[in-house]
Amino acid sequence: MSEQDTDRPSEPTRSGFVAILGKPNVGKSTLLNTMLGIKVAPITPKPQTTRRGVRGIYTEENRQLVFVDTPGLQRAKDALDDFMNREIRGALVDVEAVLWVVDLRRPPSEEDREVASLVRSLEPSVPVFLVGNKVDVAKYPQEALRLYRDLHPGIEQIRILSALNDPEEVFALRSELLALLPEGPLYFPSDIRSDQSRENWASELIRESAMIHLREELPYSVAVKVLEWRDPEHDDQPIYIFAEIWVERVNHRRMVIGKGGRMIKEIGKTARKQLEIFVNRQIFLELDVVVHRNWREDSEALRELGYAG
Ligand SMILES: Nc1nc2c(ncn2[C@@H]2O[C@H](COP(=O)(O)OP(=O)(O)OP(=O)(O)O)[C@@H](O)[C@H]2O)c(=O)[nH]1
Ligand SMILES: [Mg+2]
Repeated sequence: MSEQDTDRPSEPTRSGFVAILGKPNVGKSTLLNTMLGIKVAPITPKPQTTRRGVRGIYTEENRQLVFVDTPGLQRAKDALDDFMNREIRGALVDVEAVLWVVDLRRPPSEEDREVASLVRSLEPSVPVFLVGNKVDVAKYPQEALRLYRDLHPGIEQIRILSALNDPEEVFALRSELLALLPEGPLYFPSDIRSDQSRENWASELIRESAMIHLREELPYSVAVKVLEWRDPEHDDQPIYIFAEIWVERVNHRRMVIGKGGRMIKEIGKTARKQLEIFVNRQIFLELDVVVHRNWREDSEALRELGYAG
């Protein structure tokens, strides 16, 4: 390195947190995954998929955006719901921007009004982007958007996009967010995309698979805990993952296992395929279904699952 190079002041790093808010099922996690180009958060067609505030990190040269995906805001019915709502409020501390995601297929519901009231309570200095999502399947997107805008008349930044099918629009929004960042440290190494441990990440994808396959109230009765992740000694061997699927009642266990073990096999197959895509290795996934009575109400169980704090 020449003397001249060392004398030149280097560009300051810039960074900041961006919270992704909205009612359940509007596409918050899909937006996060598209922003990052990798699946860090679980996605299902069912509401209340996200339970934890997952952080997704996007680094471009000397700038770092830390997205915080949040659970959908809803009325709390048990201790897990309380935790989820606390995660949302926690995500709003010290943010540089908020993405308020809505589903343009439908007019605002009571839950959207509650999210809007939370957004209106933020410091006026925090930029809020109203993100009208699912435009690819919305019949009257402009009309719906107007109704959402009316919930927060002061809002200036409004975008319409499809988090699922239009990455270019999502990347354009990402560029705008990068441009907003103040000077600050890079919180994470530049090759890190998520603050989750690999065990947590795997447990979320296994739960995603269970939610997709199970019906009625069962998806909400399920939690997943990865007890072991063992890397192989040789490249041609699979990674071994052992996880427990927790259910609330004995009859739930029966349904998760299914006739002749068919259901658990399906859950395992879908989860394994998803995991293999992202680790680019073969995986041997072993699942056990255990009953933890009313775990959604049990603070000890919630702590064990990482739904606490
Ligand atoms: N057609 C279409 N579907 C979308 C779009 N974005 C998300 N979805 C679908 O909407 C459903 C919910 O997506 P998620 O990303 O899990 O929604 P979420 O807001 O994170 O949901 P919770 O975590 O439950 O609050 C999934 O079936 C997605 O595939 C979109 O732009 N277009
Ligand atoms: Mg989600």
